[in-house]
Amino acid sequence: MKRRIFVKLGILSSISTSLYAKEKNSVRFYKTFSQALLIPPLAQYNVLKDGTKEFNLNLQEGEVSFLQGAKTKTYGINGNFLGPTIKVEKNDTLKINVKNSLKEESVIHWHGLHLEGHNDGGPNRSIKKNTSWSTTFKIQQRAATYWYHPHTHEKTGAQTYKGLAGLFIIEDEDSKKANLPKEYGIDDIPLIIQDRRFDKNANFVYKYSMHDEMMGVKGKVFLVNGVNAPYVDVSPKTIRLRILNGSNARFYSLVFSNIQDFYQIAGDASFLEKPLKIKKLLLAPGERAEILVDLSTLKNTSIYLGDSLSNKALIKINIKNENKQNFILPSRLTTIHEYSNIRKEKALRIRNFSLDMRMMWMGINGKQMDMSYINEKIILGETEIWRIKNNNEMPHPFHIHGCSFKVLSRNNKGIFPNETALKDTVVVYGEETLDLLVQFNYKASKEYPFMYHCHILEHEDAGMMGQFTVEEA
Ligand SMILES: [Cu+2]
Repeated sequence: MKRRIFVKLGILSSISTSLYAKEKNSVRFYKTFSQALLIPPLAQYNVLKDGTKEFNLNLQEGEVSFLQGAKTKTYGINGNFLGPTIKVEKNDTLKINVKNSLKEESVIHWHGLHLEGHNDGGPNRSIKKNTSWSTTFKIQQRAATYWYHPHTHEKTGAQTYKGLAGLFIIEDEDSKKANLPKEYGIDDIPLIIQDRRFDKNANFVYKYSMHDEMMGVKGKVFLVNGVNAPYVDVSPKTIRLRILNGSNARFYSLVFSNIQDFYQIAGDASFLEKPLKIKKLLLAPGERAEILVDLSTLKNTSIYLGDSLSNKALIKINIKNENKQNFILPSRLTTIHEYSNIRKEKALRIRNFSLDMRMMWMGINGKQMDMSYINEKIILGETEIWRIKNNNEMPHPFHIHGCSFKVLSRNNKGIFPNETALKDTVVVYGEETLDLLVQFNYKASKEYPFMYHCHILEHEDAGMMGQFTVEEA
């Protein structure tokens, strides 16, 4: 069994390469696993007089040779595709200047961040072409791997597909004192997993059918940090992978080709209290996880990280021929005190959301996203139960802005063991009802409200989204 899956992952990824090579065209895939993984650079910043860290992000057009023999037209942030990793610490104050050098409006949303609505980028905060937007806010949340991406009205899917996205890493006391691999790009490696479709001339092929609209746009070519089938060289030791599912619509079930165990240490918005041993990691669009993988006994060999849903290898990990390094797995990573003092018997307001999907129509609570309509009004500081009901078969990853929530129950029963971390995006499976415990501690006005939506970007763009304000009572 073990061997069979291993072989499958290896063979399938090579087949896709040779199929393309047969086309009567000079465009072809690079030899599988022949290109090195790119590590998004850490974003540079200026320190202002008051200590504020000032970042400059430029949304720009670019070109990338994802395939051999042609260039793909892309979008990127301070580069051709994707953006730099913003790495900051809790209590830092940031000023981020976002310049839009594209030929269309755009905006950047800080996914998972705790900040007031006017500091976040949503569809109401459009940055017109050739203009800039500056936002200043303080980091007031836990260490985890967050990200940023466009949230442009009805164009989030298309703009993310072209390449607008980047990681946003926050460190705090827990993460700094924990015995974890911390060398960015060396043993603390970010992996942004995405899928794309290309035409014969290597152009991205975005939404073009009713199927794309309903099911979301999925491609058969996988990119990791913008590289198709890359390799990465690491030492024989325990490494940390910070994984973002940055795809528009595709879910991944990540496994290693040798079916080895690994440990999940963090979810979307916090560490797990203790490392959790797993063999498979399911990640829906928008979700993140940090994992530890022990490669100490594998020197001078290679393994693959693959997706068991598509049976494809995504990245080859070459373990160097060096002396192995031992690692002591931390027994405890943090204590999640948030929501722990909520007494179950206390009557909490229950807010109901139904995810609705019909032929060529989708919305929430029977209504499509309408920028001029505030769907929900929340009182600042109140804890509520958000009850999310999925009325159809297709799973939807539900995301809420401006907060981190706790998953309480699935169909009134338990939750998955890796959902005990704080989260901001959660999969609601078909015919399932989820209860989330959520507290809103950041204001959002009707001019700049927060959003809740499906993170299948084609669903979001088609209207499976709503707006809410957070105001004092
Ligand atoms: Cu959806």
